[in-house]
Amino acid sequence: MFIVFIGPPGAGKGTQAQQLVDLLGIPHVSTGDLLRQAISDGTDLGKSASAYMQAGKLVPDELVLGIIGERLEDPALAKGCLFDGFPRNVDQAKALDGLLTARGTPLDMVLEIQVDSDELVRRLLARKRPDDTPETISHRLEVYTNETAPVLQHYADQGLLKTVDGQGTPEDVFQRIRQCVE
Ligand code: B4P
Repeated sequence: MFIVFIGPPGAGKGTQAQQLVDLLGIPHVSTGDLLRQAISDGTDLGKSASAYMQAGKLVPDELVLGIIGERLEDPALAKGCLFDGFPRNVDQAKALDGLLTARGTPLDMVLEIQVDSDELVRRLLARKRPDDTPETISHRLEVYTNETAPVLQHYADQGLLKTVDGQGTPEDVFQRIRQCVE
């Protein structure tokens, strides 16, 4: 099963992904985690991505699509995975459609996690990651509205989109997600 998680920064994609991959027994592919790993390893990819992330901007598509293309070659992903934080714009979504269709394994479901912006800001400021400053958060929310929200329509047009209320405890949210996938 191939699933995409979409939601604004702080919606709980990473938090919920941990539980969902355990339930479904599929690998977790988080572009945010892969980029942070590249930065901590000091690779060329990490050096290129770092400034974009610190500024709350999207990392350029060619870098992100390079990571995804490489991950999809892993035999562990033959039957499915959970994409967390990818795709983040319509060009990335179209590229993913192409990659998965070429393999004969199209997406099964896209789950949107919705949380209101006051709650998002509260959660991110409490987390204290380097890209969780008030200025960066505000820019990331703008980027979500302008670049990522249109991806929802792209998947709604394909009949793949399901929306989950991301407010409440992580356990409450997970029960809602569970109902969508079961
Ligand atoms: P990501 O790593 O994807 O992170 P995120 O959107 O900020 O957070 P997420 O929704 O996963 O929140 P989390 O569960 O951690 O992206 C970071 C950056 O990487 C982007 O800004 C961009 O620069 C770059 N990037 C990544 N993918 C890219 C792509 N495809 N293209 C281009 N650039 C890309 O939850 C946040 C906090 O809330 C945590 O502290 C958590 O404990 C808490 N929380 C979660 N659920 C809660 C709940 N129900 N109640 C209370 N608190 C909760």
